[in-house]
Amino acid sequence: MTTVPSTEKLNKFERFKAEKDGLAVIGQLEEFAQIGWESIDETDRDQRLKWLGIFFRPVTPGKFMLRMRMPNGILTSQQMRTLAEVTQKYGEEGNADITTRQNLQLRGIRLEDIPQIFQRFQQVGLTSIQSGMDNVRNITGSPVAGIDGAELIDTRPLVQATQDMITNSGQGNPEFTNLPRKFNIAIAGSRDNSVHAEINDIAYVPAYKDSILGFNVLVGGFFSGKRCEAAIPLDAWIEPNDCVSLSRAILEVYRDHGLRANRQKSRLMWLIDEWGVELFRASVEKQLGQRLPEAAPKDEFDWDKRDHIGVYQQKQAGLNYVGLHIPVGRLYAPDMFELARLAQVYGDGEIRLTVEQNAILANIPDSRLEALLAEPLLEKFSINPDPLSRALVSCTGSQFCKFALIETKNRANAMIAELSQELTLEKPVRIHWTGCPNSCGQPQVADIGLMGTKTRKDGKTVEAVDIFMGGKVGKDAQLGEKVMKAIPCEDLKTVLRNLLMEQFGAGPKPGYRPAS
Ligand code: SRM
Ligand code: SF4
Repeated sequence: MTTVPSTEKLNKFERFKAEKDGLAVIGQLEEFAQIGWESIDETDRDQRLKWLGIFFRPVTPGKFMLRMRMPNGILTSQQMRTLAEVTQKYGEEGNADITTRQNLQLRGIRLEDIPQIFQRFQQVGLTSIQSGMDNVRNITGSPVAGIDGAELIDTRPLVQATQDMITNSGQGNPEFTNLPRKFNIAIAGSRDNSVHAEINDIAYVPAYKDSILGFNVLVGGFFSGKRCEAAIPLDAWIEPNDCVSLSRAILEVYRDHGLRANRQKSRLMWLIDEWGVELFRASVEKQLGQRLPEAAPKDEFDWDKRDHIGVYQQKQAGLNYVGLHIPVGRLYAPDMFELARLAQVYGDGEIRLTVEQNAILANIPDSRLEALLAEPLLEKFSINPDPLSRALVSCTGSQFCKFALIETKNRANAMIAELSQELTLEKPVRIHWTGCPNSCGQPQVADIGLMGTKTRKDGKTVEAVDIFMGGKVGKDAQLGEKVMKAIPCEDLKTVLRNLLMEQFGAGPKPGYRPAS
């Protein structure tokens, strides 16, 4: 079980975790619903509720955010309908965002409704447990697992089994609710690294050893305001069935030995730095009770990354998957009902989410494709968006997040719409917005990454961005670097236009005339 340092050394987060486990608030939900958000103990309200996926939002007090778990980014139409019904209740204040971890977050949620919402989640197999704070976040897997003709390993059962181990099948698992910090796991099953494996604390990457297909293991990838690192090889190879036990062993080593004194230096990589990767590996082997075979000489990432937008034949004859572009991942209740309906009417009800904040409808028979493509929702969520919007990603930003230094989602959409009118482009350019250095919008994996900051212009403080470039995804992924600092957002469109023309082959759109 968890061993934590003596109380004198504890920072305030370690102290409140040691006093009362985050999961303990499960038993208080009815009471919280009755007394209302203003009367709840502040640490329970602002911190511990996050262990259940319930986030107090200082920007919208009283209207909470609910972060789900979507193993491998997959949900059913019934689950989507349930989430739509929850969101619909809150009218204009309700919406949902597809996140950069293939997940959904609902907004506008009132605490008094939580007990009933959780009952409904249970009925349809949904959970939000352990999705925030010092827990393992949504586990990502190939978004086309099980339906991709070129897939190497079906990641779905592995992701589900790992989530079940960590959360006690959604009931909550105190074994893993007091980690030193958040923790990310990704399981890649295809050749295109569709989950950004390299930015996770543990990443499983397909690799053959002696003709057996398994995974090479990477550890320690993370982004934070203080430091960003790509994951490094553990020099270990495992068969797929060992994924769960290895994840458990790594988590136990991290839980029991991870650095807890300074929250800015608590992610897994800091422990690996302190110990060296050899000692870390040996400790994991000890915890596992067996030696780990050394890594296979090469991994199987050898494609450019796919975005899955458009229509694609599945490995099952006569079936297709259809990837829809959801601008910056933002959904409203009517969109969610429609997605659920389309998945049910045209497919087998399955909806999948991607780390680019888009959605895929799976298992559509050839005979129903034409009718699906004629549905009005596909005008809003296109299968063929213009190259600039196509690869746009954005974090939450100041609309709902108190850390944000700038507004992101709405500004990203507006700026790209204007640039799309002015420019032609052959290939998509991946532009990622993130509202602050926490990097939830992953600007370091983008062709052009925009990170919110503040600067002075004409004697006033204004919203601005630092610009990152050179992020490469898919085979030989690498993190982008900061190339420009503090560009005021009001000047950004011109800077982006020039970058797109000079470095990405954009040209002026014939006939475009700027408004005078
Ligand atoms: Fe994040 C904190 C949103 C993916 C790094 N992140 C937050 C909080 C919870 C802060 C807060 O309480 O307001 C944000 C909630 C805002 C809101 O109301 O939506 C937030 N993070 C998000 C999401 C929703 C961005 C999005 O629009 O998609 C993503 C939710 C993923 C999920 O479903 O669980 C999200 N966050 C990420 C990622 C990307 C990833 O996982 O691939 C990162 C960088 C990778 C990493 O963690 O190593 C990321 N978020 C952070 C950090 C910096 C962590 C650190 O070690 O310092 C924070 C701040 C913190 O934890 O102290 C943070
Ligand atoms: Fe909030 Fe910053 Fe994360 Fe954006 S990057 S969601 S602004 S914490």
